[in-house]
Amino acid sequence: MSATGQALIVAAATVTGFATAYLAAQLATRRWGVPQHPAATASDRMNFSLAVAALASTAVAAAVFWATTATRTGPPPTATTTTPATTTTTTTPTAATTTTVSAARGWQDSGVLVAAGEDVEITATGQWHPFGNGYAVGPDGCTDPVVCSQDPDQTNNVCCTAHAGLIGMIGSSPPFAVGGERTLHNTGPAGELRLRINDTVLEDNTGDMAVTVRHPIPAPTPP
Ligand SMILES: [Ca+2]
Repeated sequence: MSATGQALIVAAATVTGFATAYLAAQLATRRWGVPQHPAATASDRMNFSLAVAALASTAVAAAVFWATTATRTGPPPTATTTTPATTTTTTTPTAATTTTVSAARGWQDSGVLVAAGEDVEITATGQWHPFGNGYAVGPDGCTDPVVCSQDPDQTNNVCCTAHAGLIGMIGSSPPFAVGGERTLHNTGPAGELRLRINDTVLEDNTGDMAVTVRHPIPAPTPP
């Protein structure tokens, strides 16, 4: 109970107690002649009644104040102990998958299923031969225009990067350039990562590329 509420209750009890006691005292003086002194006058009886009423209202006010204070204060609250929630951090380790991609074949499964929204890192090392004279190129493909001009199928590309470069695709999403190193975010649906040489004339190709795929890529640690 608020202090204002308590004060109102005490005041109401005081007024009620005073009025009740005054009326009771007046009734007593008229019925039984209290005070009983022979010389008592009507004024004496009123003063007697006021005194009785004052004493009664004081007693009532004190009792109500005590009762409401006890209610307001009450027993001390029981201390509660909050146990902090246990936080379990699950760290998914980055898995590394190695595979070999042949220059003489089309799309080849890497064995890696890339989830939607997942980042994947692809690195490739090695050399392969995109045409018959034995000229070797790395995963970035044929970048020497003089040498590449000797390749009869140098314009027969699948997509997006130098001839004979390493390319990839996830599921049925559009293919993309990989080269020697590529980290990408899969904006499409989940699917298997497949790899191949960027060359549509495969029968004159030899060699293969060693490819390592890592995923998922751990989020950077905040500073
Ligand atoms: Ca070729």
